[in-house]
Amino acid sequence: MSAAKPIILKLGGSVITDKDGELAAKTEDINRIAEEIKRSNTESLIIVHGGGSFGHPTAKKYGIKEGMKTPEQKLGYAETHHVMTVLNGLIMDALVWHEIPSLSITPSSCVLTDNGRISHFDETVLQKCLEMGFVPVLYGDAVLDNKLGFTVLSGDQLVAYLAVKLKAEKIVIGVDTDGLYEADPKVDKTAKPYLKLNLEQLKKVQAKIGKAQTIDVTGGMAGKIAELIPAVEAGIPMQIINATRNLRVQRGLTGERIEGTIIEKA
Ligand code: IP8
Repeated sequence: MSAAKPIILKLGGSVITDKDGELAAKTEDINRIAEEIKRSNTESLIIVHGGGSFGHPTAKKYGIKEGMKTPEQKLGYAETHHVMTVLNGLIMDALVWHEIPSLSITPSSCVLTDNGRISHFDETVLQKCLEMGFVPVLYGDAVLDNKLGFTVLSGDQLVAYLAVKLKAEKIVIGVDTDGLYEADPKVDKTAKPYLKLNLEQLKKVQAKIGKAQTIDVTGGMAGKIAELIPAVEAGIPMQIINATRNLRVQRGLTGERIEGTIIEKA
């Protein structure tokens, strides 16, 4: 039984899928990351993954984030959730075959939101999983909403919510860049990553960053920072790392020094 505080690992959609494709999983990267997670030997771990080219294009096509306006959208809601279960299945495949005792916890079956914000999440089963040494795996999902009918819950909102609720030891955010940059490194090749930010600096960076150019219904990097700020405010340290590079996830989990942006409250 594990009494250790959990580490929460977020695997961004751009790490595990090709965001320019459609339903395009990066299976080699998923397998490499599963191997690194196994090697990190993390005592207590929760994994949350994003939607990438599975959840986002489908959610956008049916306007799921904005809520239910016509009953015909219900099929789009079902499809958005379904493609997320397909992506989740691929992640679970890799984790289980790498002998990680991981269990999928489906957000659409245990979370309700109120205007897009989590209003109900019974963590009893998740806590029990952690106590027994399982690795719970959650993901951004289409969820039912008290005001909107349904909406899209980002993996980042889940990460911050769980980190605060479970008093996480730290959060490791895997993205496809070497951390949080002063400008979009895919557009401005001279842009540099921030090495370390405190809460105040992070809020300034948030104000500067525009929306990502991808069809990310949950707001790209600016949306990500907005969601993660409550966890930083609660004093939970985090590191944004490049999970597309070898060994970064492993070293991020074990706490070795690696490139990336460290974010701490003070
Ligand atoms: O990629 C969004 O999760 P995210 C999930 O963590 C869907 O923002 C269904 C688009």
